[in-house]
Amino acid sequence: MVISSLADSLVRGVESVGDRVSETFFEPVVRLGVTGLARSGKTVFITSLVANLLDRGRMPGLVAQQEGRINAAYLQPQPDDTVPRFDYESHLSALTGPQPHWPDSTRAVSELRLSFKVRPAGLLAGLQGPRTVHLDIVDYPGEWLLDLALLDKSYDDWSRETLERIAQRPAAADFLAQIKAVDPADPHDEPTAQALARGFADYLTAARDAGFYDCTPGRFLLPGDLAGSPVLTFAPLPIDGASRRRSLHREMERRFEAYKAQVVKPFFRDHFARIDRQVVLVDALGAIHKGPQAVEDMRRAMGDILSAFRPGRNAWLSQMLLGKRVERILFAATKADHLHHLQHPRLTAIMEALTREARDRAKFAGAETAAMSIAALRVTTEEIRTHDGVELPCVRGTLENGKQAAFFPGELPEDPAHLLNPARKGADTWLGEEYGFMTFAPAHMSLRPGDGPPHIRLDRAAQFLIGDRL
Ligand SMILES: Nc1nc2c(ncn2[C@@H]2O[C@H](COP(=O)(O)OP(=O)(O)OP(=O)(O)O)[C@@H](O)[C@H]2O)c(=O)[nH]1
Ligand SMILES: [Mg+2]
Repeated sequence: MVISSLADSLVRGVESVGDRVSETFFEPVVRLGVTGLARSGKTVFITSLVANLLDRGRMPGLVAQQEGRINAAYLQPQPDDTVPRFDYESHLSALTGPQPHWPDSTRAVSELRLSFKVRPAGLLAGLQGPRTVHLDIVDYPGEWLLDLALLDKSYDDWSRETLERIAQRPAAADFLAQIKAVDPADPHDEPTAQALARGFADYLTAARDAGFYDCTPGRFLLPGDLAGSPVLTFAPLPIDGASRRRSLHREMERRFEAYKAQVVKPFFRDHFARIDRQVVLVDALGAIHKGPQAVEDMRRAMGDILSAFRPGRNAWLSQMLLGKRVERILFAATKADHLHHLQHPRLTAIMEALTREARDRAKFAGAETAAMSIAALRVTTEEIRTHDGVELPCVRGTLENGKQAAFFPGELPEDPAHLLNPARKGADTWLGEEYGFMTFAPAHMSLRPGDGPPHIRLDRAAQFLIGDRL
């Protein structure tokens, strides 16, 4: 009696130590970064991904699910106490509640931890019990990655390049007029600095709305709690010569450096450097609809975004990463439910071509990459309509005003070069084909128990991103 209870308590003692040890040492954590430019679909993607990982009825493409090895999935408190939690419940109830609507725009980094109990596959299956795998999902704006390029630049270089780039843009006319009236050598005064920063931020906002993606510094568009602080109160100036003490030029230079040291670097150190897997969401259909310039601009922004994943690109970053790198990167064209599935391969081909340069570089660096067309939340159904004797593959959905509409967005070319070449050559409009875009609202849905929200290829995306770790 005595012996057995002693043995029992010993075993229990060992077990509880074991639990604590395994919690810290043996439970693998995968950090999945979700990024993309503004309105690319990050919030909807994470919400639907989590909902579909909790209720996996629509996830046959996730191999561990297909093999019946996922015993449970559940949300847990996240490990980082100072990062806002991704507001999964509110976003899900926006999408699937009684009055379905798209979630609000989000402006900062946020995080959510989802944990799985999985049974091992293959030879180990009979020998080991279920293990716990944590998935930490980190949502952050793609614009913040574009800021990496600022680290290599001095204020003077940045000013010169920026002013050159925006010289011909109508959206920049007001700001360009504003800087004509100031002399950077004049003594610094705060109201002038603030007016210039406001003018520049207004330009960036207008440029983004006009479809330009090269809208850095990223935090000007997404200031969050930095709004109004000196690190965000600078603007490019027409510089001539070195800065003098107490001049506007010198103060702008100082703030630009502060932005790099106190905004850009902490983001890369605290968030970016810890990511294992990355999905980059791209609203390619939206850009195609806006026209060739938006497509070309997006291609460049993709290249810039991806150069952040290329080790060696930036000395400071490489030193901080110490050889650690993102293992897999998925480029996903979102909102593919705007397109009949007959056209999905063409969208994927465009996506592949759009990111080819950038992908080759990332591949060179050892990361595995893939391109896909997905819809995190499918809000349309497909139908073929006959128009002037031609059969058009359409999608049907609910508009914001509650009415139903069928929609044919135009036929994407089989060869992506037919879109990308005119874009690269600076064409103003597409020749021949028009590409429409319609915003559908989420439809009312009644989900069967065990099913997550409807999607297109979200299971394949999940398999690529985390399947090997389950
Ligand atoms: N039809 C369809 N529309 C989508 C889908 N995902 C996103 N959208 C549309 O794209 C908009 C932006 O989606 P969000 O998920 O909020 O995008 P985001 O990247 O988080 O945007 P910000 O937080 O503003 O940067 C939504 O309001 C929808 O109109 C999708 O899977 N299907
Ligand atoms: Mg968002």
